[in-house]
Amino acid sequence: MNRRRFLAAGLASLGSACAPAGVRTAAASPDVALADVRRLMVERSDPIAGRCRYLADLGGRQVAQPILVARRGERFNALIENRLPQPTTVHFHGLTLPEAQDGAGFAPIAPGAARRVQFEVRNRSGLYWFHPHAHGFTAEQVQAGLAGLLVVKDEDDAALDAALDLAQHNRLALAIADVRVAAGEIRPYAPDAHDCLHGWLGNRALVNGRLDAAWDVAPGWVRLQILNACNARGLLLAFRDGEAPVPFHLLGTDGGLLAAPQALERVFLYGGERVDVAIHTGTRQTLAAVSLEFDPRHHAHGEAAHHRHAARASYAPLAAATICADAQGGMAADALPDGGALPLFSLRVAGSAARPAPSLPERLSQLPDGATAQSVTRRVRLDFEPHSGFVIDGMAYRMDEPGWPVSRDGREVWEIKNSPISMPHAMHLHGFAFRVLRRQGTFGPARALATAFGGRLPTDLGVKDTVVVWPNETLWLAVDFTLPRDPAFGGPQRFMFHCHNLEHEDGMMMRNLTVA
Ligand SMILES: [Cu+2]
Repeated sequence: MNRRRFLAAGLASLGSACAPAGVRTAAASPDVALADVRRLMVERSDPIAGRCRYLADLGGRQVAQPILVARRGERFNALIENRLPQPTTVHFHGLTLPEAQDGAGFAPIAPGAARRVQFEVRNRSGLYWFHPHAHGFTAEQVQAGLAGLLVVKDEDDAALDAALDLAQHNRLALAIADVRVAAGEIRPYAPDAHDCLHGWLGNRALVNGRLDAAWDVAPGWVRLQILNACNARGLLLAFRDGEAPVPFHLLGTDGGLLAAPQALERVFLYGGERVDVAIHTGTRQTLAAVSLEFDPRHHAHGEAAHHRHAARASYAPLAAATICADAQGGMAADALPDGGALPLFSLRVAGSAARPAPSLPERLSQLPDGATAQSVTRRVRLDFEPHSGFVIDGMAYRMDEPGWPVSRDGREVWEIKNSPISMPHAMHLHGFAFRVLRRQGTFGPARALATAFGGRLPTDLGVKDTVVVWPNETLWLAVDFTLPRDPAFGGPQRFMFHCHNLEHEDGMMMRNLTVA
């Protein structure tokens, strides 16, 4: 019996069809209005390789792996059905939502169960996303393909598209993940101790579910809203025409548009972060998006923490193939180290330019009031403990901790210091946006990209919900804890602050905060 038939036989009890783990089967990601979603199903589409997908039910029509689109102020009201064999949640990353809708993992949805989730989209236009956040299961489920995009639009967003005179297909929302591919198949998630320490790294980019992804665009401006949906990989995003670098413009970050565009040649994008960029095709026929080689700054070594969650013992892994995962089986795939050069996707320019290209607008949006507390309110230390792994303030995470007390409507300055014996951590705050005030101790190649007062990078100039802190670096953030005046936000609300390297998150690099 060959391997696949062996696996298929072993899966008989699951009652599922055993589709081959093809790597080119992912459909294009269709746009779906957020308000039209009646049910959002989280399901396993390939039990052998453990690939999963979101399926949106629009009241008759079903769309797999949708890109959700909402105007600011629209509502989501859908039943979320967990068809996975593990607990899951749907966390809407970047949105300001009450604890009950945030999907942070305090109350996971059990296998086979469903929960109604409804909320109003209050955030600025920008690229947001949704993904599982059940503690201990996040890394496996996101790596399995559960990373959905949510594009929020408003007047600023529409004005920008009009100013760029964007052709119909020249605006794309893209989720860049990385997967391990061997013998033409995506290998299942089966982390070893090294993966738990450094994070799970793939060897190929998977963009909106596709390997070797390419899109056709018309000549002129192209607007790309790009998410780093990798479990652990940092990207140094750049564009090339053959070997020649192609400059581009940063329009926005996690929480929407910048005040003004920033001309760039490369930009760091870590897990959970988003950029909104404009690039002009000129007379080029193709453009390649790549992650350039860089020093990944992994300065922590050892045999940390193969984290075993008590909850995990009760549930099988998503992939049946992990049952016989075998480094000697000829199917193991080596990871490309963090910081390794990686092709991401390409744009094919078709047709001829009908109109002269307009220049970029000088002003894009008004940023929210950045007033801050007068002094540092909270000091946060990111450390490496050889036996427990990466921790915040020396403490391993406990789900039931009340966490940091925060005053509702308060404004705080957070000082986040990363240890020299560490690695980059992309720190994500649920529910609230923040601004980067200052960086200190930034390593040379990143510091060389700083363009603004306080050693700030161009991406630090926008509204953020996730920010990278390199080893030996200190960041100062202004956090606005204003919550909407709405009964849904009544009473104390718990949120999370954690590393978005998903192996670190499933490890212990997370803290709660209670806003009251
Ligand atoms: Cu981390």
